[in-house]
Amino acid sequence: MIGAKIGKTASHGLVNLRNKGVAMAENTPRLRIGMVGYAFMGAVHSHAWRTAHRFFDLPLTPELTAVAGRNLAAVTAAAERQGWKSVETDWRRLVERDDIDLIDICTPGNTHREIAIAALQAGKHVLCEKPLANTVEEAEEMADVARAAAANGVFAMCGFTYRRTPALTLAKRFVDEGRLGEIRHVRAQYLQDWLSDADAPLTWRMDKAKAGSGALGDIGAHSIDTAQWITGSDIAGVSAIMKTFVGERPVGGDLVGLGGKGASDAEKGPVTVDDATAFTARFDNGAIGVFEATRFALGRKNAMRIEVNGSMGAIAFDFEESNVLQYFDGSDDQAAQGFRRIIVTEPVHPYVGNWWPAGHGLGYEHGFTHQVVDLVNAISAGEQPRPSFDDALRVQRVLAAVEASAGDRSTWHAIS
Ligand code: SOE
Repeated sequence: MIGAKIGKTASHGLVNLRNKGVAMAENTPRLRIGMVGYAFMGAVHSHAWRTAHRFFDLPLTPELTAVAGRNLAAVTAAAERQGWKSVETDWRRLVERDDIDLIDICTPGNTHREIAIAALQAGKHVLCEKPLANTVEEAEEMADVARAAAANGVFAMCGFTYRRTPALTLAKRFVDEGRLGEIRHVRAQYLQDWLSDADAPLTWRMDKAKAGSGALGDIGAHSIDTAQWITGSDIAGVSAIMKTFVGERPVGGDLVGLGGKGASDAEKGPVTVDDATAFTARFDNGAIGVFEATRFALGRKNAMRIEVNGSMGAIAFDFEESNVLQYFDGSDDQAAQGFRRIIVTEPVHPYVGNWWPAGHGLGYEHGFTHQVVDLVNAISAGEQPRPSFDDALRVQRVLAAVEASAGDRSTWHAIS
């Protein structure tokens, strides 16, 4: 089967890479993974753990050792589909097992603190989905434990995967190279529409006790992390509004929790999170920001967008065109100035050289595969992987400030 695939791709020069990958997998030490949760995030993380060493030379080969979930039949089916060797019905067993080196947390936010701390204290590396936690207090505790663990060579990382979308990694490179000059504006939107149907069913993503917040934490957190990371500057203050458009929904959503159709005559339960959040921000470096996160932007499916304008240049990105980075160079001849549409699929672009020939494009799952690559390399080198829990704590503080601001109308000026 592998042979057939190698033959087919020979004209693109992937033969050597694949052969090397197979040889490396046999000779390198293993990094044995225990994953908690197996729905949307579990599926894409599994894909990344399975795939990374086949396209990148890794110093440790990930092994999909065990996956945990409470329902034995469901977790067994997921393990078979996603390629895991064994299952547990209690995540604590994963933490106890001495044949596991890293715990990958793909569960709702209300479980992150307990699992991550137990794993780090048991000497396991941790990859934790975002947002890091449901409250700043939980995130602080997690970051404290992660710092102590790092001193012993045990590392924790938070899954803000958009950092590993090649076009965004390239944008960060441009900012670091000084091409944008002094950063003045950040305009970040994360627009989805899977809740604009009032009959879309209630899931854990609409339950504050489980998810912490709604659009803000689930997708706005990505925008906040991306903005702070690209600009190299933290958000120092915010002014926010939050809105829940549909206050109750039919019960019975699935584990994935994204979309689907509910019955309008079904029993209903309350939505306890924001459907949409918007805020303005001031950055440490003097830039100002405008942010929007919504699941009600009808027509927008996964428009994770960011535009950054500096004194010398600008970048713009939209995940609905995820292989493209727009770049404006203020030093271009004025007559020929304009945003360039860079198709980020050249071998010189971040991560891309290990994939397909120029122009063939990467997708959502590749960010997760690159996350595994960077994490495995950092662990092997004994270096702190980024985003660290401290980086994620800085995002958590912004999430909390946005909620506090939205709840405080004292600076709101009503129009009479
Ligand atoms: C995971 O990184 C994630 O934020 C999901 O939790 C969102 O629901 C998805 O839409 C974007 O990716």
